[in-house]
Amino acid sequence: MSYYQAEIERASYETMRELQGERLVKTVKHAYDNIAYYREKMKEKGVEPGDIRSVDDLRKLPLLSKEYLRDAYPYGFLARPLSECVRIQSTSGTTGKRVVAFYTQHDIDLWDECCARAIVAAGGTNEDVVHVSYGYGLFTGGPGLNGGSHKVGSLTLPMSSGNTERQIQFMVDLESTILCCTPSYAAFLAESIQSMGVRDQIKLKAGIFGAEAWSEEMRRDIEKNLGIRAYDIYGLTEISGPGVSFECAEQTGMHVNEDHFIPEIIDPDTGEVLPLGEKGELVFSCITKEAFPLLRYRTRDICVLTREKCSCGRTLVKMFKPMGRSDDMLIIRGVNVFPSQIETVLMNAGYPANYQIIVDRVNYTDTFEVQVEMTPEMFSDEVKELSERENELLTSMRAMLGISPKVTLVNPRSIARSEGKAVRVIDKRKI
Ligand code: DLL
Repeated sequence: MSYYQAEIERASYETMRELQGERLVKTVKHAYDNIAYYREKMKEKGVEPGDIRSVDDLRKLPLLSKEYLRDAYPYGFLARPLSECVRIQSTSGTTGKRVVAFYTQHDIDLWDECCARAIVAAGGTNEDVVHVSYGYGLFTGGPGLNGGSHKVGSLTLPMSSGNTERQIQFMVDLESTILCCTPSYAAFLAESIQSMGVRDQIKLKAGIFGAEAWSEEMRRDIEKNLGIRAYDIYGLTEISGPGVSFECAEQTGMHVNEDHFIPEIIDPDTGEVLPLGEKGELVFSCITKEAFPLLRYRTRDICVLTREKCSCGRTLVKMFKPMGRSDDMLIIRGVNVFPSQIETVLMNAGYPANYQIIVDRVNYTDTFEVQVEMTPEMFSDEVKELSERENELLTSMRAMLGISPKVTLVNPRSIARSEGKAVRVIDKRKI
């Protein structure tokens, strides 16, 4: 069994708690001194940095939700001078609602180490060729796995996403052994490899797939079609990116890098901390970050934590695959989409808010359609006119969301009205 940082990945519970406590105390002071939100909210709760002495005191701190981060855009949660920051990354998919995360070189190094742990847990060494097909740019997937692969010393192919034929050509020519991308892209690559007739020239042995929900069935299919072992990886931009947690050979949940991020599970309605093993919203506190040290950040991911002994020898607490979200955010082809953004586009273009978002998954790829009701005045039998209108909406939606839905204009009053809350989203994906 190999580990990237064996001592920490296999530390006893007591050693880990102590380390977390020390780091938490320091980070709370750092956040209090540099981020107005924590100063104000802690004062409101009557808590001072000195009251936080160990992990047991964590729950005295205020919870932080994404709305505050958005309101504080761009610098409100920055805890180090810009002159010390070397990078930003940003959440996917939104224009009006982006969150920008800042990193010092120290923050990047720690993040890369987290990704290196994931690569080693998937069997990676400096003999491997790591093929990174996550997007590069503001999205954290590409940069994160790229950095991890460098730390491991593997040959890193910074492919980014898209251009599938070229991906497969490189995979064959450079004998890629570890593939990093979203599970839906892995499934698509598998299909394309099949249709290009090069399956027997592929040398892949493992895949590290995350950024969106995927099922055990999908894992088995990808494993069979690519002849690999497929590992899950989880993370979010606000906390660093991929590598907040990662799967090991046991493939029964993801080990949280809890020497950097302390996880808690709360009741999403009351904010109350729930005992280990109960299902609720996942919350993270960063305890080693300099530039963007978020404490008690609500991920909105619904999840369960477990400390059951793992056969891989790691003692890091495990989280099961996220089981959904406690807000209305959809993740479509890896991009975060809020129904409110679609509504904004429609309102700006003079449409009534009668629309429906239909999401499905066909051959492991998300399909995304927005049906929009016309007003009786707009209603027209001219096919050309309709398709022009659809194209206009498509352009605005693409600009707003960062991905393109299929836009269909439908007849006035044809979308079923609901007696209670409007049903805006029909998500047919079985994940
Ligand atoms: O998706 C970071 C990432 C990149 C993770 C590459 C893994 C691999 P965001 O774009 O900020 O960051 O989206 C974060 O994606 O709150 C979850 O809802 C979802 N998510 C991420 N990983 C998984 C996963 C990146 N393995 C949001 N399973 C998170 C299910 C996931 N959902």
